[in-house]
Amino acid sequence: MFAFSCECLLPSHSFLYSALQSSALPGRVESELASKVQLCMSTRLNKGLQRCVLQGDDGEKGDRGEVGKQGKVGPKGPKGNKGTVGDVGDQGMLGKIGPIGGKGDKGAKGISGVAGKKGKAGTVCDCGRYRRVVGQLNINVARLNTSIKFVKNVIAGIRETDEKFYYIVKEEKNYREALMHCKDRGGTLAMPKGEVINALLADYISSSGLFRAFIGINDMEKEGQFVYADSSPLQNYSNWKDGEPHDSTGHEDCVEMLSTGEWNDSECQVTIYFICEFLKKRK
Ligand SMILES: [Ca+2]
Ligand SMILES: [Ca+2]
Repeated sequence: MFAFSCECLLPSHSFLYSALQSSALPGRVESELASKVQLCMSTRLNKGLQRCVLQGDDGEKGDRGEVGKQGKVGPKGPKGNKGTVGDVGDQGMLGKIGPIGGKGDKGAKGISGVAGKKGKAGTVCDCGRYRRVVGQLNINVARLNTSIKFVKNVIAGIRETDEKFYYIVKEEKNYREALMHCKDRGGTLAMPKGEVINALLADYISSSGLFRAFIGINDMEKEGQFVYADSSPLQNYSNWKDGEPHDSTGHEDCVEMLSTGEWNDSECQVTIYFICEFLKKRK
């Protein structure tokens, strides 16, 4: 198949002719073409015909071409639309401790609580032991008070020589009690073994406003044989009152000194004041 076309200056005279035969144009087609070419050529003094083209058959479809080179990077695209809100993130880490705040206002008084249950009965105290201890302490304190009183009196009214202290105890006691009282304090009943000491004791008794006091002489062991409280016998000195000792009642085995300094045997059970003596410590 072939196509034959002529183009004229006047569009209305252009024509296209197609035929099945390519070898030779049939007579009718040839005449039609001739008339059209002639018509085109007659127009505008044979200057109307521009060109006539005989187009051949379409060729076969060619092979697929090779893959072309990668094109250039295209221009930056437009800004996309805003996305949707994301999910809530995990809880963050604990922050640093802040500064200590100011002191708050005092709160209102709370409501009173419910009363507690009744407590269990207490156990009985085994206090006997403690009572005994306290009792003993009381006794000791009493003894100390007595000693303090004694010392105070001694300091107030003591008599002394180079070797001894003498002290009139103004408590009425019998001879044995008086002797024990002096011994408990480290001494004994006063033992005048000479005129000087005897005079000192006599003055002590009289100046104290007393009439008599026990001294450390007795014949309790053997009637008529007087000894001192330290069991030593009377030696070269004695100061009996006239007529004494005469053991008038048969029980006068203890000796008292009168304010004159004279001695008299007296009953041991009478309770009168007495004189203690204490040996000074040797240096
Ligand atoms: Ca006697
Ligand atoms: Ca007598």
